[in-house]
Amino acid sequence: MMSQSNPIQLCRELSLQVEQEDSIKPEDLRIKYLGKNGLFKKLSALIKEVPADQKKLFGQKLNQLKNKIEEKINDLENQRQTDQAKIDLTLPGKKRPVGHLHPISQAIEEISQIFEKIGFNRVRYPEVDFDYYVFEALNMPKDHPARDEWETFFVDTQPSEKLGKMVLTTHTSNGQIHEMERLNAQPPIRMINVSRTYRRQSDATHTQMFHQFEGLVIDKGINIQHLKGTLDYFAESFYGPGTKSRIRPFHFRFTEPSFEVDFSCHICGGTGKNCHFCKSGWHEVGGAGMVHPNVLRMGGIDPDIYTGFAFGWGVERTYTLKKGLNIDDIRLFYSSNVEFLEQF
Ligand code: FA5
Repeated sequence: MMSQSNPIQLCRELSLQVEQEDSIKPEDLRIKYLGKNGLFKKLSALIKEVPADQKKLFGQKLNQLKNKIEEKINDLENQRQTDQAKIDLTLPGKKRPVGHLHPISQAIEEISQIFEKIGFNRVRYPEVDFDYYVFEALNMPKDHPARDEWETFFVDTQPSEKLGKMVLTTHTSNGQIHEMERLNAQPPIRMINVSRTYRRQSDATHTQMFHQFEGLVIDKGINIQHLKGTLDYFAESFYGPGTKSRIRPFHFRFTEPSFEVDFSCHICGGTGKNCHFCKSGWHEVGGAGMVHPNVLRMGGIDPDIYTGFAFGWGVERTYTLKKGLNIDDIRLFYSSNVEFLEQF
């Protein structure tokens, strides 16, 4: 059974083993030792092997062992009763610490819902994509100097003959052509594309990896009024009633006309008076414009029949302008500083 020891020695070994049985239920201890196939029964059966002059001693040892097992069962039962008496069921439960979504994930959720409410369809296109979708189809032919603005990371792979090199997407505008292709160039299109984007930049307002959300609407008769109405709707929904949007002339290769988009500062109500947050009454969040006819053509859509608007803003930038956040360095979002992240 347990070892090569003789039966009397086995009694001693088993007795020591019983003493150490502290993490077993009393009923299981009884079965293990005193049950039909228990260790005590097996040990008793060894009486045949004990020499005649030691049988009496073996009998005494067996009795002592049996008493020890009974005692241990009693001890375990008593211990269980004391432990149960210690549990105060009237005490309130202990709350375990629970994590939460990263603030940027929360912002993405909120932004997506605002646009989904007015019929935009949330999509997500590749964040590692071909040159064709990121630049070429967006009216930036090969070697065009406008590409320099995007501070691109290139992926070291064999270029595709048709679609060119692979890049880490510098903006979510790559989603524009993907969406036109997905819908077989059949408007109406109402897309909101949220994704990670990458640029070779790092300072208090720029990170190498950041997020953008891209809106694209294409249909018959879409004009700047629709764009402006959408911007105003977003401004009020995200920043609160009374927030206004403003568009200023700008230049992007893939929109004509192009604009930079500002939202009025909700700290000073857009006046800029003595406001350290905005200084001018406005905050810039990103770009927008009417989709360039060349881009519609690249997506297979006839610009004589359809028109569209598009916009693309940084999630981090848009989020940090929320009232009361006062975050002056967006790199904090990706610093893994739990004390910072716990505040959201
Ligand atoms: C664009 O990326 C255009 N694709 C936007 C657009 C879309 C225009 C559709 C017209 C039509 P821009 O480079 O300005 O534009 O970037 C837009 C916003 O992304 C910026 O205003 C800023 O909020 C954010 N952004 C850009 N680079 C970074 C960065 N390195 N870190 C954090 N946010 C950034």
